[in-house]
Amino acid sequence: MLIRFKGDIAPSEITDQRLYLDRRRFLALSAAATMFPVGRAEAGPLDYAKGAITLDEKMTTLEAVTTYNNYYEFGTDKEDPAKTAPGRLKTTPWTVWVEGECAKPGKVAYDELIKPHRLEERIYRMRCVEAWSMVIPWVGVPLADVLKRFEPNSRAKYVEFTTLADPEQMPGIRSRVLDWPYTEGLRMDEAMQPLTLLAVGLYGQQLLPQNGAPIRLVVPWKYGFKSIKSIVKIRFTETQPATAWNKSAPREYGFYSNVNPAVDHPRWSQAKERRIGEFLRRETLPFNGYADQVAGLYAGMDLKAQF
Ligand SMILES: Nc1nc2c(c(=O)[nH]1)N[C@H]1C(S)=C(S)[C@@H](COP(=O)(O)O)O[C@H]1N2
Ligand SMILES: [Mo]
Repeated sequence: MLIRFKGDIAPSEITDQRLYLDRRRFLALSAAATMFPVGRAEAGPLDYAKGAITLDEKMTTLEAVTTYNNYYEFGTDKEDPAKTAPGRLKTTPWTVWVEGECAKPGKVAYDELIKPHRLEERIYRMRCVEAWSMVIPWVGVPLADVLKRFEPNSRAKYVEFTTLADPEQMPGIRSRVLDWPYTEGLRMDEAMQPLTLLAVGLYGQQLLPQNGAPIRLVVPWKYGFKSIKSIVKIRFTETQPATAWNKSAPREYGFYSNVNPAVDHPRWSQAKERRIGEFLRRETLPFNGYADQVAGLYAGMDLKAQF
């Protein structure tokens, strides 16, 4: 005899299919909202176009992307930024100072910097130096398009980026783990490489504070720490800029920091990585899988010496 329990009836049989899917989406969103209530209130939807750069890999969940973070200005544990940054990091108004070797330096408001551009979604692999990785649908503008407007001159060989360093907003900078402000740098050709993105959002929403709101860099073929968050200064330089991680541990973190399975970190292997949400580790790809596009930038360089 077949006894049909209430639970055997799929909701889709009794509810219209579309309503059912909307309800599931709504439940998933409200589950995420209870996990970071303040942060969600700060994020707003973005107007963007689907980009041509996608990936045939499963995306990391919104929950993991917004709760498993590195942002030392808000603490050194992965859970710290999601707990500490929302409600503390004030992202409006936001001003970026553009300086150095260019014809049009100046102080630029967020809207002035971003609004002239068409926002685009790009799904990128991200690989942290600690051997974990994610796949994230970023929303942003190619960095090259933004930089060109300031007309870098022929002496501009590098670009230096600086994060806000305000002890009032960022409790983590009371600790001396890094020499604040956090800075990073790219060679000019790396900055102009079309994959390099100035991100303002992810999953179609404005960046949450823990992900580096309101503007951060995304350089998908380099270890995660090159992707500097909450940028307040961009400087064109003739000489290679110092970087926060290189200053704190020069033997462990070089200027280039390209994802390279053949060059181990002095304390661990870089051959494999754990994709967040997966159990088995996977092989790390040279240049994080972007070799076709970027390997040429390093032709003739000894990448073991210039790691
Ligand atoms: N200002 C600043 N930017 C930063 C960091 C940081 O501590 N401070 N951490 C970096 C590291 S180590 C990684 S892996 C990525 C993580 O970005 P996500 O938290 O958005 O995934 O941000 C990078 N940008
Ligand atoms: Mo990282």
